[in-house]
Amino acid sequence: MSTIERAEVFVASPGRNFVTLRITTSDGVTGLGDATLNGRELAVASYLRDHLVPLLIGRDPARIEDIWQYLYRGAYWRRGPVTMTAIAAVDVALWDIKGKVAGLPVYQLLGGRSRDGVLVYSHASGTDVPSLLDDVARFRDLGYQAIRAQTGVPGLGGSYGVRKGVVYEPANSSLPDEQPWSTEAYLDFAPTYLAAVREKFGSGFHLLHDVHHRLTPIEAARFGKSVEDLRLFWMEDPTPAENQEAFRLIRQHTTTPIATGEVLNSIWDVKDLITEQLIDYVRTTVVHAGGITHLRRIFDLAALYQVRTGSHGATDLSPISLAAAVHVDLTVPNFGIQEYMPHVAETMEVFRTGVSLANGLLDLDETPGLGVEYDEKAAERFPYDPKYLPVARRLDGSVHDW
Ligand code: GCO
Ligand code: MG
Repeated sequence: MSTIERAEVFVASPGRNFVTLRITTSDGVTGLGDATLNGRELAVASYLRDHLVPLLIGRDPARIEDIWQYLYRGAYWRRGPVTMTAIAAVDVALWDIKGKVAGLPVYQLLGGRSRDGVLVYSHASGTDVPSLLDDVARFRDLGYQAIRAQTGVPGLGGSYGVRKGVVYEPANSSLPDEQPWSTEAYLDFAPTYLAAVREKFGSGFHLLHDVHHRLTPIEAARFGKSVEDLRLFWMEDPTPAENQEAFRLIRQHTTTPIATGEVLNSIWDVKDLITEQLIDYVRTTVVHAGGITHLRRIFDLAALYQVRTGSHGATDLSPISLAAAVHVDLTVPNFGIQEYMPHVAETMEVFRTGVSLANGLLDLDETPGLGVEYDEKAAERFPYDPKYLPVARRLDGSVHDW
């Protein structure tokens, strides 16, 4: 029987920080898992190195489900981003190994294709409305069928979701950057720039917007109502996801579809949102929600309630996570959309993948496993570079949700 012989954790910063797990079997087969938790990277690296790697050595890598249950139930302490990201890295690496051993891409092991390609949305942004409109035009020209639009709010300086140059990297300073926030200014302004996008480009593409957890339930209801005729694909994270009662109130007031879940980590965190049909899209991801094994369980539950998938896919999720996401997205019946932002060139010097984009759809080649390679030597050129995500403060100086 093949056994797990080695499990190594790499922390590197090719363009941004990534934590990568590589498992090697006694037959010399390797599997990769992403373990990146933006701004809290070393917590997961330690969880893996100090607590999970010793439990893996000598185990049968084919027993993915059993290893998942052992790591989850065996921790005694349940859920949470650090635990679920560490378990995800192990799980994804084991699916990679299983695919390589079988000589099949992982999506074949998950039941094969349900679709020809994976619809993605990309991020258009600008510091003001004219630059946002230019960016939307650029993505339309590139063939994207779905575009998220965000811009700076006048008088507020830096805002969530506005790219600096070509790089999207909110975790950009050695101590958290502090950004001003005014709900009143945002609520007055955001509907007007979303309307400007529809006015200029029409309705022949999907338009998305991320509120990034900043509103109260009644403010979110007002926002959703005010953009109803713009036919958004979704409004994302209108309120902080930990108060799930909030979504019931929003629902009673607006037909704008709701997406949430990028900060949630388990089926228990999304159970009520799904079974009570309080959301339309669930944004849990492979990397932060326990890997392929657990994410599929969430998506199957969602399918029963006509909730579709819309996995988080910002560039703080490594190319391993993107590839794993596409394997899942190709197969699940209730796929909705996948977030996608291209990684920078330095990142792609370290990770090589068979993921390709054409006409706003992602696809994979037939490489067995996940189809990702990690260049350890190249990674050595990019040492870990501690960075924090920003925090938001209201105009009176008090802390708000970033
Ligand atoms: C998104 C997310 C990101 C997060 C980031 C945090 O919708 O893509 O909200 O922008 O803020 O991934 O690390
Ligand atoms: Mg988001």
